[in-house]
Amino acid sequence: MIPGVLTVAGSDSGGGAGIQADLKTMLALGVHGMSVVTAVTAQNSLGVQGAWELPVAAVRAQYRSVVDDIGVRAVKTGMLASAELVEAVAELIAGTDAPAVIDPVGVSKHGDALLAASALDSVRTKLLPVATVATPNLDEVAQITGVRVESEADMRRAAAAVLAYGPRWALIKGGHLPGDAVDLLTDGSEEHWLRAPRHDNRHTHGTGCTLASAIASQLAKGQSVPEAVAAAKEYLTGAVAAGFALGGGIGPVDHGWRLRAASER
Ligand code: PXL
Repeated sequence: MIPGVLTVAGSDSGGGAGIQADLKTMLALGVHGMSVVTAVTAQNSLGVQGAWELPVAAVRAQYRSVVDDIGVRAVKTGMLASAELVEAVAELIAGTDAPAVIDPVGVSKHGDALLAASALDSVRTKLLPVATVATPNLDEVAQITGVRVESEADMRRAAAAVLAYGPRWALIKGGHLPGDAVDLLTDGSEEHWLRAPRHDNRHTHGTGCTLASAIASQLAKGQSVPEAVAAAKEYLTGAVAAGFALGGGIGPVDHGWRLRAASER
């Protein structure tokens, strides 16, 4: 049976991030992708030109439709926009018997806000506690915990501060530090450092969504959290290496890199 994975996230009309990145990642990793749309963005390679949230009732209804009939083997969350949506989604996940990968999305690559400042407390106290894995980048770590990471050594402190809110695992993504792309995965007792060479490629729109969806896909296939994160990082590293120009700004990672014949690449 093909395992089902659900993304609860915003739509990126440009197809590089959000729901679109999530579903492409799930296809590439061999699971059945399903979606609960929380918000619609008008977006391209240059930035976000507009964003509209869906009503809480519409988000709840989509979630129930999927989970009550089809069932899910893992859930991933991305852009949740408002405190009301964060709290509703946290409650839905708490009642679902499947691992949850929480990408606490704050701003887009271009710096556009994808989460209201007033929703931060709900992220800390409602959403992070239901996470199997939380995957903040360094800006999100600073926003959520106040810890500013300036070196790899600071990442331990960041992970402890995130774990204090209750997720089972924290994956601190150090990609914004200079040098190799280094991430720290820990549950407070085990520590896994994941290191990938930095690719000289500015077409990296959608990396966070892609990584979180890849982790959820691997969990749905039965891997442990450390196995799922390692496999997801390998998939993302290939997708970043194959990232391509699209429009006049930051292009997307290539979700299909592994599906292409070697001769096409
Ligand atoms: O990468 C965070 C993200 C999440 N969700 C949507 C986005 C983005 C970044 O652009 O557009 C809809």
